[in-house]
Amino acid sequence: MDVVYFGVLTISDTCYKDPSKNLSGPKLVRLIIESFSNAEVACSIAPDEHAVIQEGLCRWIGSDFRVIFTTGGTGFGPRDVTPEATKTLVDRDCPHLAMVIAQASLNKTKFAALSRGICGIARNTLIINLPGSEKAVTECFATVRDLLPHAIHLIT
Ligand code: MTE
Ligand code: CU1
Repeated sequence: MDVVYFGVLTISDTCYKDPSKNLSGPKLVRLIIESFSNAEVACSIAPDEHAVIQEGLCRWIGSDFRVIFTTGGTGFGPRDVTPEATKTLVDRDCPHLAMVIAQASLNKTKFAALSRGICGIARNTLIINLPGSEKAVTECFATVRDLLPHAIHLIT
């Protein structure tokens, strides 16, 4: 089986200053590895800065990375700019993927309405914005997990 490369980018000023606070990134890494035996996962932390987020994503786009999960920075705070930074790099929007995540999340909590995360394809890399909590990434990953193999097949 061919290796599939995943990127996990934690986007948070707090975690950037103190990586020990980064719970959702390592959680996503574990979920990916448990779910896909052929997965290789790289991870990184960016502060809530538009240009730094773009740089973090660009390192993986157009290389062997098929899927990038971001976690954090999707909310209504003044420094929450993950969706905007993602949008500038996306060639093709995947609104229904974001819709499925929102739908499943709303079944868990109405506070899911406060996430503005988007999904889209940049070259041959799928980018999926997830919220920043460990609980949210667990719920959202469970929702998209079964869709990923076919999505990756189509993108490749
Ligand atoms: N989605 C799921 N599935 N589960 C959650 O607990 N929390 C929400 C929302 N989406 C949540 C969720 C909350 S409380 C916020 S503020 C937004 O995600 C934005 O989170 P972020 O700013 O960390 O990205
Ligand atoms: Cu919140």
